[in-house]
Amino acid sequence: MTAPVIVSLIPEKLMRPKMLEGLRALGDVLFEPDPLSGFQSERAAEARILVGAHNMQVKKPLLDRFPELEMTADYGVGFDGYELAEFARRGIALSNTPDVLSRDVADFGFALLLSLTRRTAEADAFVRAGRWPNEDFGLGRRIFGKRIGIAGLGRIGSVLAQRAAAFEMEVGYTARHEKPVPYKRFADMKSLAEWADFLVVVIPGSPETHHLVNAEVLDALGPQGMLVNIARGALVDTEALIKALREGRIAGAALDVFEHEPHVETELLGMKNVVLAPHIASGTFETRDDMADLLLENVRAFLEGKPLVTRVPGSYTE
Ligand code: 8YV
Repeated sequence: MTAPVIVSLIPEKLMRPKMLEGLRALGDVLFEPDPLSGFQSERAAEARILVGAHNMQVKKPLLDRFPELEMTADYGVGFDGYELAEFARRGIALSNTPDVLSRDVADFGFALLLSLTRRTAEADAFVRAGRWPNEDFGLGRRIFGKRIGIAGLGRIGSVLAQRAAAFEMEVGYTARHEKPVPYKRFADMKSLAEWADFLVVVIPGSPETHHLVNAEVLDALGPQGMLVNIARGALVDTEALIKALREGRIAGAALDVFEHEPHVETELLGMKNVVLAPHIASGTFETRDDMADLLLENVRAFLEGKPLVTRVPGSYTE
């Protein structure tokens, strides 16, 4: 049997070596980071398998470029960039990499929260600028004893809640269904924000969750409240957020994800009460390698005619 053509939308220089080796053992790997603008290899159109990630729009126009496609493996948990109805219609299987990244993403949520409350990025800049001998840095805020509102008590949200308990915080959450947990459930984002000192957003991106954090939610969070977003930029109405930060209607925000990433609104760059990161919550060597392993397991299962290990719900299944 001829080796299957595997097209990676992820550029070669960004791929973990173990993932590249693993894929090469399974097929002929071609790198086509921008297939809508034309193929670099003529064989790309023969692809049976596509490898993608969170920042790629794998929708009808892109799928049209790959008429032989049977499977797509996403290097991440969120699949908001994939048009599931098209996958189902064309009979293309889709896998993702849940669970293996939950702990690191939750930890990064706390890294951002602590960076915001204890002002670590500002403190670092203060010392490096030689200001310490002549100036007082000022104070931060504690997190223990405070209320953390976790919007979305799914896989990552549940780990966040465990971490929060270790920090001696009170936990509240929103979720579609009541969970068997000792935390307080809120009916919607606004009532969670009203209750919380810190609102951490960790729900999947989708048309339904677009701008769920709007001006009303930010006002409910209030002038002492802080927002952390480790999910998707589009969950937050960025214009409303910038206005609320500028007017002191919330105290601060820590963001790993942005509506138009990798572009970040210029006004955010100049604000002191924000902490910014370039979408790196799952970005540790260990987790990215675990994600690579899971992605490879899925591709292997597909080639062996077995059920995918972590199939995206709603995508095609035999
Ligand atoms: C990316 C993410 O997967 O898992 C997700 O949904 O957004 C990230 O963990 C990661 O940046 C690799 O593409």
